[in-house]
Amino acid sequence: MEKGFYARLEEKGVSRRDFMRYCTFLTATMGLSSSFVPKVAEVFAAPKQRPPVVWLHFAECTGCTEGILRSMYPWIDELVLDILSIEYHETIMAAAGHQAEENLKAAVEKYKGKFICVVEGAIATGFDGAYGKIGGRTFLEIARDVIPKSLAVVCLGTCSSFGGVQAAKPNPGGYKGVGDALGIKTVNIPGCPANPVNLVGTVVNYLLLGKLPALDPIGRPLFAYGKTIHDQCPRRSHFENDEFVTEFGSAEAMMGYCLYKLGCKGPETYNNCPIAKFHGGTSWAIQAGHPCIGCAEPDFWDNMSPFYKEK
Ligand code: FSX
Ligand code: SF4
Ligand code: F3S
Repeated sequence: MEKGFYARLEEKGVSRRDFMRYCTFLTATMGLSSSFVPKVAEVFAAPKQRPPVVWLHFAECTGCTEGILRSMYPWIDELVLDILSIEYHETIMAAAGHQAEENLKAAVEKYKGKFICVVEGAIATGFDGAYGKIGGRTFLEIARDVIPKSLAVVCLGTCSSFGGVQAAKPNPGGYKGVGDALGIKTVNIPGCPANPVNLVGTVVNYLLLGKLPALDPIGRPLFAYGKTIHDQCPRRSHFENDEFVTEFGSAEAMMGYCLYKLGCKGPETYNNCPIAKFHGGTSWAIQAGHPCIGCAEPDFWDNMSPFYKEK
């Protein structure tokens, strides 16, 4: 393994042990046995290939990108940037205006058929896409131009996966997820925001095993979205024992009882939050005492609301 890699991590105050701990966590999240940990570490420490990536933003809040860049591991962004060759990303690139447009065009031409297209945000399809434009082109035009030239499309977040908040009723702009808007199959990593570890896991799976991970019928990697929140929830025994919280701040809330009666949608929601958690494994919604609102499911704004009422 390259010495420079660990030296660079150390400069950031990250020990080899911290790094290996992250690789162990990532390997387990990906559903691989612990014998893969050294191989996963090697993907970062001695990258054999750095696939070019064009990262598009349509209608969304950029929370998914922020989730990666502001991750609790301050060095994860660097790991991701080390294993991917990011050719275009509106949030982190220095270019602006016409220069940015030129960069996108140049990257797509140069890496035609070879780049991974990561997409955040939904696409307006009504009125010829008039509800969403960048640099005079509609999201729809940009997507139709760029996406067919990519090797694979990875939708990061519920917005690009399934439409998200833009597609909530009455949806006058006709917003849709990328797959529906273009009539194509995409890898979907939903969540509002998506958990960064699920994107990293998908990319590492590709670099390590040479293929994208196995997907469920709506394009979600099974390693992350194969089980419901409810089936992995540490409060599950309270659910089985009829021990429920009925008021925030109550004695039952303090005892960590089940949040079902406060509207928890964990039983209908597929995601790995109880295992992967957020902010470097610190906590997640239910651990913090908040019911799951089903943020990784298609049309959750319509189908899962009212969020604080038992269905
Ligand atoms: Fe959507 Fe992501 Fe929610 Fe925001 O890219 S899933 S609004 S956290 O930023 O797309
Ligand atoms: Fe299920 Fe939600 Fe209760 Fe957890 S808190 S056991 S996910 S209903
Ligand atoms: Fe979203 Fe529910 Fe996880 S709201 S973040 S899927 S606990």
